[in-house]
Amino acid sequence: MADAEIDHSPAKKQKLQAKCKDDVHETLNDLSTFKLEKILHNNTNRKTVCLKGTFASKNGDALVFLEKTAFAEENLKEDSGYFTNSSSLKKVFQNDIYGNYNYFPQVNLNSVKATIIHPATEKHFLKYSTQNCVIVDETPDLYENIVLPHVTSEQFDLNWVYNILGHQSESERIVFEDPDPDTGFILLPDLKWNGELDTLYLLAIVHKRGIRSLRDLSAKHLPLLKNIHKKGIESIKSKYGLDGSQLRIYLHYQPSFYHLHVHFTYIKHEAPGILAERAHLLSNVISNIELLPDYYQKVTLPFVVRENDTLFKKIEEGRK
Ligand code: G7M
Repeated sequence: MADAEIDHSPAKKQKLQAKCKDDVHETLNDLSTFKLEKILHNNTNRKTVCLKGTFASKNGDALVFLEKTAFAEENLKEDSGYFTNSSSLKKVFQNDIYGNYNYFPQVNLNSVKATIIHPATEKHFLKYSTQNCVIVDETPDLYENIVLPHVTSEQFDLNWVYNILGHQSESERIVFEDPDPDTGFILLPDLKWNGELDTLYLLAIVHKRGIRSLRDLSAKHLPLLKNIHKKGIESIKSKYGLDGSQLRIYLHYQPSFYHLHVHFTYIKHEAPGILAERAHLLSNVISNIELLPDYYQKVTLPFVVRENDTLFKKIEEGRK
């Protein structure tokens, strides 16, 4: 990325420092100061809960997302973790050869992944709440007249993306970087990944600004897309030993953040957002553009939207 695009100004620094004063992430060691206001969702399949609340003596609402993590195969091996006497087993009942227990593995195997957004906005709460969804077939007209003006005015802040691209946040987590301003990108673990190989989830974020989503992609982006595909696969192979054939590489439509990024997940892992109504495989995207350079400007793209989302309300209004 061109260095000129990164804001190193004293004003920006001051703004960041002022923000840090009320920043729970600077000081949080446990969740004892969290006061629950509302359970936004409780997904018993995925074993996740999403909570709205506040932190004592901090301004602003907080969103706390907790997720019980998957078993890591290396911890199931003999002598490691699960099968030692630092765990405990409590019998619930026994019937003939069938025993039912509650098992309490040692504490370091019991972690719950926590994602905390503070201060969180109504848009965050809406995004994480359980709601009815509908599929909308987005024609190029609908995109131009309703969706694009909506995402331009109401999109989530992209600060976290620019912090990554400017090496101000998560720089120690970068797995690979190609600094080319046109075809370059940063590959790093997704926020949702806890680092266990079985649930591998990385994100490639492009250096070039102004590419909002799949809808903007055309023939001129082929070198960028091919570069991400090739170098993303190579770096995952060299760091994690996983072959390209084991990776699901895709873009979301609609994305949550309108700065182009590509998801890399392990094929074994059923990550959220891999369903047909949201995920577009990168190799498919490349092939469609090779067939028709302005494919994504011409095609009808279905996407999922929540019934309560203002975007859906605008679409309904536009249909009247
Ligand atoms: O749906 P969409 O394609 O826009 O996906 C955005 C991805 O960015 C999701 O998979 C998020 O988990 C991920 N993500 C969001 N935030 C705020 C962060 C962040 O701060 N750091 C990292 N590494 N990933 C993030």
